[in-house]
Amino acid sequence: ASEGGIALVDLDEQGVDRAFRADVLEGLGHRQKAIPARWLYDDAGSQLFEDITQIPEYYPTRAEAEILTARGAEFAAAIGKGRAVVEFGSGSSVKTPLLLNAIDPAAYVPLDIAGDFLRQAADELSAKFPGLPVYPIEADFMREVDLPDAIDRLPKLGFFPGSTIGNMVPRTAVDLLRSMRATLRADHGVQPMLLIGMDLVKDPAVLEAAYDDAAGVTAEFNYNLARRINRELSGTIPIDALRHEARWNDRMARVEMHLVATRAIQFEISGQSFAMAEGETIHTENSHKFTRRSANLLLQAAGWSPRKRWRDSKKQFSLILAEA
Ligand code: AVJ
Repeated sequence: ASEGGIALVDLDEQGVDRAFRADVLEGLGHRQKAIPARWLYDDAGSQLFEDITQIPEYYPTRAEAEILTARGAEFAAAIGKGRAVVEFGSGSSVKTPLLLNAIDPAAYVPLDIAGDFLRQAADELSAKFPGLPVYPIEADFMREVDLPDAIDRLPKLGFFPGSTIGNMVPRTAVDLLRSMRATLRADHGVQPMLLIGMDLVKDPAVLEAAYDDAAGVTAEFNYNLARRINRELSGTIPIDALRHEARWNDRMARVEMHLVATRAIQFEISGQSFAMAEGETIHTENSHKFTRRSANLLLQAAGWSPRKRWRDSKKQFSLILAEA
């Protein structure tokens, strides 16, 4: 639930997150069982995602960091100094300093729905950049956010790295990009800019390996969702009867994560019964991949004009600079 732009967790009498239970029960009632990907990211899931960024097959984090490191001078020239950088989701302690080093901003505003994570990220940033004003804001950035008065007069740069936009279906992605434009709206005639990471369409074998690594870290990340359901929603899902699968869906241009039942199973969640036939799946995440054209079209659909694009040396990942 959300009130006044501040995210609150709505717990029932038993201390269960109502939104989590509602999403799981609803999602498992569909013909194609599906659970929204946001529930992958509890503390254990967030730690597992951090581990994923280190595995050899998962290239996006390294590719994006390479671009930010290698192209600093070009970013400075294209963006200019003295903007207020507004980061949507403040998770990335590695990438943000690379950008701030390059463009020497006048202020830094991390936005995140998770307060603990936000304050920690803000403190780390302040320690690395003494003298840079940092204004953390706890908010759901899927909606327009009120930025602090102190940065009213500064031109804005939105920063949305990691290809997180790829986790949304196009209509949700467009809604988000429009909200970002509203949040960053022009002050004193200087149009806001957006620097956004978008992963690129490539050989499906490379994509599937990135989401199904040999060490099994991504599989653990996926199983963690089922474990979380069992723990928090009195679930009896037999985890040993689930297999992790990463599939390239060519028609939708996305990698999908599924939990596949390896035999017919029955289980309960919060007192409700569910069954899965052998081979039936629960769809747990989408990671859309883009071409130059599809990326530009998505941005334009939300009122952003793409101005410049950078790729890493292997041309696997892109950072796009757009102007409102
Ligand atoms: C960084 C959240 C966009 O989709 O690549 C990684 C999440 N899921 N491996 C992505 C993820 C499985 C990641 N995001």
